[in-house]
Amino acid sequence: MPRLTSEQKKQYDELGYVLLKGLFTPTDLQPLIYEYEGEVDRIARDYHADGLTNSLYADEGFETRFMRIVEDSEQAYDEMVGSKFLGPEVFKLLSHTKFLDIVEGIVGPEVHCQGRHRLRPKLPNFGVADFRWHEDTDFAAKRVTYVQQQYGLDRTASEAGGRFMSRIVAAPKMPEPNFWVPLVPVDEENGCLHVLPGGHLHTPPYEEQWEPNTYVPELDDLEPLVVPMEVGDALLMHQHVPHVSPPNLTNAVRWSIDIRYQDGRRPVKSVREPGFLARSKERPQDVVPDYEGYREIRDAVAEFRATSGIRF
Ligand SMILES: O=C(O)CCC(=O)C(=O)O
Repeated sequence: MPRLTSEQKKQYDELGYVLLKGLFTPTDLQPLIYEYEGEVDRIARDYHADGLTNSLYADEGFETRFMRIVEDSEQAYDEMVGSKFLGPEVFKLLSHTKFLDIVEGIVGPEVHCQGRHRLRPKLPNFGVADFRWHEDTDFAAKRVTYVQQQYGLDRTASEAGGRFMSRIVAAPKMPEPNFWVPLVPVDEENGCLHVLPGGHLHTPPYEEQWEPNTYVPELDDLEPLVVPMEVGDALLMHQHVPHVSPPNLTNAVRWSIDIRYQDGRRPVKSVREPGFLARSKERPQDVVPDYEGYREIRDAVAEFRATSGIRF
C-alpha cells in the first residue's frame, strides 16, 4: 500500500490537509458500521428496558435510530460519543495498514495510535456536536489562534461585536496526523468539515501578543475550504490546520470517526484513554496485534482509575 505520493506529501506540508478520495471502498467500512449499529441496538434495548425511551426504534436505520433515542433521553449521546465503545472492527480501522503506511511517512517507523479517537454522531440541533474554528493540538508551547466564535472566518466580525474567541493550543514540533473518516456521505447540509488550507503554518503568537479582536495576521488572506466527502474517503489533517464543524441542518445523524497518531517514542497524550503501539521497528514485541490486546489495556486503565482513587 502506498504512502502519500510526493505531491500529496507536499500538499500536506504546505496546506495542512489531504483529501484521500476512495482510500477505502464503502464495503470496507460496512462491518464497522454494523458494529456501531450493534452498539446502538444495545443502547436502545437498555434504555427502553429502563423506561428512558418511548420505543426501541427498531425500524429506524443507522442514520436516524440513534437520533430518536437521544430525542427521548439525551444522556444516551454520551454512551456513544468519543472512544467509549471499542470493538474488533474499530480496532481494525485504528490499526489499518492504509493509515499506518501513510502515518509512517509522517511520524517515522514507531507509530502510536492515540487513545482519543472520536466517534462523532453529529445530531441535528445538538450544539455539543458542533465545533468552532480550532486546531487540534493542545499542549506544550503556547500558540493562539484567533477564530470567530460562530461558524465563519469573517474579518469584519470584530466591528460587528468582536465575537472572537482565542484558544491556546500547542506548538510542539511533534506531528500528530489526524484521519477524519465519514461513515455516511457528508456535505455542507449535514455538517461536513471546513478547513483553512495553509492555516497550520501561521506564526504562533504568544500570550502577551494577544489581540482578541483580530485574527493572527497570517490567516487574513486564507480562504476556508468546504470538504464534502463520500463513505470510503478520509481527510488527513495536520495537527495545526484550523477546521470547523458547523451544525447539521438535516434530519439525520452525520456519523464520523477521527483518529490521531504520533511517534511512539514521544510522550503519549492521554493516559485516561490509552492508545497503543501500532507499528514498531525498535519494539516489535510491544506492538498490540489485536482487539483483545487493546481491550486489555483499556480495561486495566479503567479499573486502575476506578480502584486506585487517583484522578488522572
Ligand atoms: O467531526 C467533527 O464534527 C469535528 C471533528 C474535529 O473537530 C476534529 O476531528 O478535530
